Amino acid sequence: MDLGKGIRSALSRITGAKLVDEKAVDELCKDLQRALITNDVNVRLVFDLTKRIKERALQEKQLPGLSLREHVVRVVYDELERVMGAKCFEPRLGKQRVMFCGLFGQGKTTSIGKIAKYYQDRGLSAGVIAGDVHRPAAFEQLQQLAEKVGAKFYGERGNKDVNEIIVNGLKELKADVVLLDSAGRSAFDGELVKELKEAHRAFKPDETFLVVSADLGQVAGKQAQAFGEAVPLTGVIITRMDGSGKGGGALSSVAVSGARIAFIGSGEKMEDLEAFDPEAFVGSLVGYADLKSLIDKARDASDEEELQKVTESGKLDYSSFLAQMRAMKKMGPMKQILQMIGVYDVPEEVVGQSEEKLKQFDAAVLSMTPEERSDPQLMKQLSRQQRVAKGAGLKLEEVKELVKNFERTSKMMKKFGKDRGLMKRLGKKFPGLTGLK
Ligand SMILES: Nc1nc2c(ncn2[C@@H]2O[C@H](COP(=O)(O)OP(=O)(O)O)[C@@H](O)[C@H]2O)c(=O)[nH]1
Ligand SMILES: [Mg+2]
Repeated sequence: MDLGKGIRSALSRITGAKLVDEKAVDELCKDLQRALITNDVNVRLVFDLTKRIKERALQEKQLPGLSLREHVVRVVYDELERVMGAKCFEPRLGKQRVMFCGLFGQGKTTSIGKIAKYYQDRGLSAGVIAGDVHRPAAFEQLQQLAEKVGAKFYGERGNKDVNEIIVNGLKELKADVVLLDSAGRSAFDGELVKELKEAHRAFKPDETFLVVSADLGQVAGKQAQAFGEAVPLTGVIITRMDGSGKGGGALSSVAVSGARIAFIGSGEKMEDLEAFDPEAFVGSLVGYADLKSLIDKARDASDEEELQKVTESGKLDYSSFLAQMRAMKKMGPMKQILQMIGVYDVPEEVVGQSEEKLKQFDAAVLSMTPEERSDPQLMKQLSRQQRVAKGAGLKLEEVKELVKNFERTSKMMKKFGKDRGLMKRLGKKFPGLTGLK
């Protein structure tokens, strides 16, 4: 079974569950283990992963804005991202030399064609050097691919001296991005190491990519280590992510080896390549197309949590005031709601914060020292107001107004805090707001 399918099917265990109890999480973890181990992910890694998922899913507080399912999905997502490589690769769009290495048949030459296209599509010119002098067909293959994607090509048929080819190629090729194909082997050996080192010295690459096929599973990580000791690798390209049943093993083992995953190949066509983005990748695995909105929701929810703390304690400082304003903005026309439950004396500034005001307030709070944020009394001092105004790029009047709003709201919150009846009514309307049922 394909890894994503396995993970999504495991997650379906908790779809619709009213309660994410230990049993449901256990089942989810068992299914996850099966899916990951089948995909050749290291068994110890899998057990560590599911142990953490179990702990976090059950013990971590569910954020009020998230459903139970979303809470668990988020935990699973976080932990998968950790093992699949949390580092994002952002290809530098500038002049550079890129060297490719790897064993036979891993997809080296194909990836060079893809990456030449990748940079050309982004406005840079690309040129390739045929440095695989051992395989007679390698010259033609690279030449054809270069032609296909419109990249320049340099090669010397019959010449076995790679260093000479590299030196000549660098002179000949006028291109922003120069890509070097190197000779592979059927197995990693000393001779290959020697050749790679020489080619690396002659070419002086900015990036050195190892190309491995997803079919290798966990062995990919071992190769990353071995090649990394021969030449300083800057990234690993994992090919054949389409149709391989071991992609999870390849990705996680490379990530664990400490190497960075740079690109992923997922087909034979020249456009079947993408820069590795763990967030998008793991997002597609867990089946949350819009994972970002889920994460944002969690962030919003923590704003609401802040607000909840404030309403419960009746204590307010500048950090929680900011969270409060943000949360209230999201809940819509607060004034109407409060009036419905019999609260009429809400200051206009609290309920009708404009985007502009919020931005000002944000800037002002950022310019405060931690002491000022947690001890609002300090902000009554004119000298501090002046300093904050300067730091935040605001007028002194604007900062004064913000401080005044804060003081009024603070008084109001104290009243709210004492009025348990009101808190109950509010709690019924917004269970996430007051924490009362
Ligand atoms: N399905 C699939 N096939 C690939 C991918 N990358 C390379 N290939 C195929 O793998 C085979 C070997 O690729 P090649 O570039 O010649 O490998 P090299 O020996 O490392 O240079 C070729 O048939 C390619 O078409 C990929 O991402 N997906
Ligand atoms: Mg090749």
